[in-house]
Amino acid sequence: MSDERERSIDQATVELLEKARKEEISTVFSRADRIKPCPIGVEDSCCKVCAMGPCRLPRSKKGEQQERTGVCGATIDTIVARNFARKVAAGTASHSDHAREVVETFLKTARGEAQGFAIKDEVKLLEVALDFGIDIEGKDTTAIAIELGEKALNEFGKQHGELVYTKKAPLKRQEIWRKFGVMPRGIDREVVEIMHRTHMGVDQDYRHILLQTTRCALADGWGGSMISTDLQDIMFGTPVPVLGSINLGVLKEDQVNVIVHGHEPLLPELLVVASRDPEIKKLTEEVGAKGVNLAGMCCSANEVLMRHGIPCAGNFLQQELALVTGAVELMTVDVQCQMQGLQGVAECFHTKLITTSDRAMIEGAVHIEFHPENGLDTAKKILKMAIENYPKRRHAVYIPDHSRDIVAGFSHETINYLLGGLFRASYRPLNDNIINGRIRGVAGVVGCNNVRTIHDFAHIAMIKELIRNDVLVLTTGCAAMACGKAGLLTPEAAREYAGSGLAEVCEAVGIPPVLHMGACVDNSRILVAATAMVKEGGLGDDISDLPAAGAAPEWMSEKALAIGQYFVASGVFTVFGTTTWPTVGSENVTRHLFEDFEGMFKGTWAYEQDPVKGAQLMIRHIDKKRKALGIDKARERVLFDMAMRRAIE
Ligand code: BF8
Repeated sequence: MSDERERSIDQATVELLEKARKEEISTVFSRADRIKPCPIGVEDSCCKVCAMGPCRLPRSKKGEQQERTGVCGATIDTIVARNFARKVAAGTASHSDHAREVVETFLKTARGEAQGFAIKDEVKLLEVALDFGIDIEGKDTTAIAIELGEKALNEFGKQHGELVYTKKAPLKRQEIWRKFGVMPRGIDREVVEIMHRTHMGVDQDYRHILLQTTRCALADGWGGSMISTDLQDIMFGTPVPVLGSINLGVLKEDQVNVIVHGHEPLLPELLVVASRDPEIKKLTEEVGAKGVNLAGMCCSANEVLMRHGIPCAGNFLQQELALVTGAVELMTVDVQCQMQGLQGVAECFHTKLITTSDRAMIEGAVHIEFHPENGLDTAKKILKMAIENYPKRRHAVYIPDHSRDIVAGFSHETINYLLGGLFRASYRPLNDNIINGRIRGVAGVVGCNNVRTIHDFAHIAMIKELIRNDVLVLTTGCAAMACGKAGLLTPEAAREYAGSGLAEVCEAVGIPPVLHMGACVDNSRILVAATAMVKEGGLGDDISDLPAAGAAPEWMSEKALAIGQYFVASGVFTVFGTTTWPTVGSENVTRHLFEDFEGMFKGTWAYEQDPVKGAQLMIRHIDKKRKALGIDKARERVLFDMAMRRAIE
């Protein structure tokens, strides 16, 4: 293995990678050294949809002319578009199947059939019920919640019409979606239709395939993901700023360490409740531990951090390394981004790996299925297993001494309140500060880690460049955790890293220059925030008019592609990084996504491996939008007098 310091900018990761190497423990890093990416697969120039192939159609070297069609005659454009569409469908399916589980639990909660859950945010319940067109007059919380749950569930199987949440988008955006026929009808239908259209011999025009890809992605952002976020908020509370801590140093040598990993916050919420149970506390004392230390990993971490301040052990590439500490008694996993390699690492130690979803098992792991009907009992059972496992530690424990304080919990509602105050919650101050140039623009930097690039490096390089140039950053997922570890999620970071205009605003309001908005499904919060900025006025009449951009500099998952596609289709300039862009196998498909979409959807993809250059592309786009809005001169002014302020208003 190459020098660990070249694999990550995070010292805790480097130290545990060294430990893993010395102890010959296989991790994603060592496996990546062994397996090189397939050069044809990396550009998706391979068709596997029928048994006459696989047809491998790599790009010609040095411009040689060669026929690039599969045995059925499918062109390389069709093949690449199909592959891209299927990835977006898988990403949409993942967020949306998570959402389905949340809705079903929500309905059981409303009907009094779920153990340990409650409707915590009644204000949000009413707001969301109104979004769904529910007449709330004279109805009690239970009746409203049941009606909302049924209507939300209907969004998955709906065959016609338009998804309810698309009505929240700016009117101009809705018109664009209707004009190009990409308004999503039902969440499941859009995923199924991609699988049908990309079957052998169905849709064979790349532009047509990419339209359905767009409709499917919109069913994620303005459907599944948004439903997840909203119903989770109603059940578990809408996040408010909370102090937390991050990195592998949050594990405790003298406590029972339990890590919740995955994405659905259902069982993790109950583990939080169960960990405070007196019986659990007593059992913990009996084994000589000083308590149960619950910590999160990946998006489950973001969920429990945002709502309870539960410490966050790390992001995607740190999942196996958490077990390499030898300090983890038990790790629960549900769905998505949990590596099968975890079980091999767990077997090197005393760690128990528990799969909890009826949709995901891992060979060798213990399967304890979570069901809302007896969720709290299951949570207690799992914690008892962890406690019993504490005396079985059989290796010297090594916990890197690295963790940092962070502030997370910036929901759309919180931003509204923090900026506008309790009696005048509004985005007005944000818009004003963009108009007067203190804040140059807003960027959503989100997404994964990818072992093919230096862990966390691209996130931090890109985000530092953005905030240095007065761009306020909204972040989610593993990007948010990278920011936390690098010290960007505290109000003090504004003075240290932000440009003077952004720093001034952050210090006045008391917010970090990078706002942690949650898990990957919470990218829907960024859509809602962008829409609120449009509706506040002064920055155009569509998301595409905003001085804003998006990025996923270390993406790796299909969900990231679905997110990128719905951001682009919502009018956002979106930059991806890391390895080869997955449609480079076809010039036509790439041009369509990178250029033609700009004319159609007023948002477009861009690809840039260098994160600082990626940030500069975003800043250039933000400046272009400022110019179009006629606010490009404002940045030169330092102080605004009342007359100038009135002129803007
Ligand atoms: O949904 S950012 S590696 S953990 S896919 Fe996965 Fe990517 Fe992390 Fe969360 Ni999102």
